[in-house]
Amino acid sequence: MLLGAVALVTSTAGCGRAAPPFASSGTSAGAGDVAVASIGTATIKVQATDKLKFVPQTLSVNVGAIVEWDNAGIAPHNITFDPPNSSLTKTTFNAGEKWQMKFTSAGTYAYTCTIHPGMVGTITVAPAGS
Ligand SMILES: [Cu+2]
Repeated sequence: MLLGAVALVTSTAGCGRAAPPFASSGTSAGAGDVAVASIGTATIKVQATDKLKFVPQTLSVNVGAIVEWDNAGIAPHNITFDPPNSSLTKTTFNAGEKWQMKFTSAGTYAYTCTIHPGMVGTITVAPAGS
């Protein structure tokens, strides 16, 4: 079983100074699974659209990548990660909002928007340098 270790931070759209980073609650899988870090330029972006899709739906990155979700539409979404990564979930993802995660552990991270059944995505994180 792969346990994800990622860093979380929220930011508001277009704002250079992010809100204070936080570790999500419920990180019961073990100390250090979720590390707080300041997050920089996104390696890749995923749009949450009003067509109720994450675009791209699947993507592959290397360890260390920063993935940014942008809510490009007007509908609210969420980014709910499957176990064992549930603690990474972004519960409310409103229009115009951005959400970043830095993936520091290889693995497969599947997520869904529980508001819109079928709105799913998967991020495959490969070891650094692969
Ligand atoms: Cu949605």
